Amino acid sequence: MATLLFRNSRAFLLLHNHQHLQNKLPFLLGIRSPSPPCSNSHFLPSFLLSSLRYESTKAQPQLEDLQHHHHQVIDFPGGKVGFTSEMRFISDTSHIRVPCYRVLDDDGELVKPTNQVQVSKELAVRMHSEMVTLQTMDSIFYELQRQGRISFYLTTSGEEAVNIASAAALSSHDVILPQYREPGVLLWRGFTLQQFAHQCFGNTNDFGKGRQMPIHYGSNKHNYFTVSSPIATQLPQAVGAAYSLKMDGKSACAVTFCGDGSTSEGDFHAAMNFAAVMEAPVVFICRNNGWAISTPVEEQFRSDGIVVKGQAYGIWSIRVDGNDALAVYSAVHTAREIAIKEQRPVLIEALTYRVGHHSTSDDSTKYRSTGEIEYWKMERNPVNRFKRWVERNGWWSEKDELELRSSVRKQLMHAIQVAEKAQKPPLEDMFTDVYDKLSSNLEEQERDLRKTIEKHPKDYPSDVPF
Ligand SMILES: Cc1ncc(C[n+]2csc(CCOP(=O)(O)OP(=O)(O)O)c2C)c(N)n1
Repeated sequence: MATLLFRNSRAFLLLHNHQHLQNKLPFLLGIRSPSPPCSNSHFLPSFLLSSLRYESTKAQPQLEDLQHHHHQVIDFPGGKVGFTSEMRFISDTSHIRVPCYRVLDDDGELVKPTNQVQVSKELAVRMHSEMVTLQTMDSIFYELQRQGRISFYLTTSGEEAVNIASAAALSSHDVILPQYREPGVLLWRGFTLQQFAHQCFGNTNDFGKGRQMPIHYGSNKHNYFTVSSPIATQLPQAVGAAYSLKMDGKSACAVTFCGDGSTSEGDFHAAMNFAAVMEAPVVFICRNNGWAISTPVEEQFRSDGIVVKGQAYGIWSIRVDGNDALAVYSAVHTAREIAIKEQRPVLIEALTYRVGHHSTSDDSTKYRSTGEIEYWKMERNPVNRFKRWVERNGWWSEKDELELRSSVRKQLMHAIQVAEKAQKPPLEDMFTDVYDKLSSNLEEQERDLRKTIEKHPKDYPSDVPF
């Protein structure tokens, strides 16, 4: 299985050995000669607890370098800690960045040797087909917004592999708590193109009854929590959901997605710590796509990306090539097994790129070069890369591709026609569904709204029943 990062950034443990190696943890941490516990716990110098970003010429690149020379330990709550007579600071980050696990190279050739989870012909063809469907849906819905037929849209362009390969590696019993750039997971689970269209048009068939902006999908049937815009809120919620699966003894985990920008939210850190301490079966999948709207990752954090943050919280972590569908599949499949069998969280950092604008409210050429976008769109395209591998296996042809694209296009056009014609939910639906009986302040708001509409009828959309 894939190599996971465990506590110490140079201590890479092979998964099949992890139990065995876990027993060796004291050794890996450099604790060699147990001595009587030291009761004088306040001896710990405060610098050991202080900021890791402090610049010092005495800083060591790696924690393990600090652990060579001690022969005594303090039996401190949480585990034994070795003494050292050398005053050295732990440096902010290693010079060597955590490597990125991949299975396919840029040309879609298998990298040998790999320790991947095998993918059958049937699964591979389905994965490719769903990535193409997602791409097609994105380009058509994006145009719909440009034509003014829907109010907003946000594409997953460039991140199709993270969407589809992660979904393929999970069971339908696993509970998904998405950010917003993961509709592919819902697509994989059987949410129809018609249902996507209904939500974007906010009509009576939309499960949210038109009360959310487009792309805020959700489906109870598909174990997919409704997208909620405030970023990172889904992360602590996922830990709670995972903990509830644990208490119920379910053979399932919670899987939650976030972007690199979300990791700067307090919720990310609360979720990581909560998950580690409660040993919750949750898989965090962070799509590090280089940008959080106009904020590049260089301005987002100074750590070696996100993967090292898992280690800091005591969570098994892996960095994976998010544009390599086979690598994502293997890592998520394995992470899911760990989460459920070991009852512990896992963090996956998927390196990818947001090829589209952040949303239809953004123009990304204002803050990044078109050359950068083109490079990721063409040279590092995850769909093309996977397609080359499937074609090389003799499982897919250009003819299959053309037929699929044309059929998906037709299905989408039909779905859009139906969704556009469907009735909009009545005004009163804005106020129902939260309380059993409408509260007095909501009644007042509804009255005010109706009066305002009567005063300004031209500003009220004619297709929404009054
Ligand atoms: C709590 C909160 N703060 C700010 C925003 C505005 N906002 C919407 S998306 C976004 C960027 C998120 O970037 P990232 O997590 O990297 O995800 P990506 O869009 O790149 O997939 C921001 C700041 C928000 N929705 N919620």
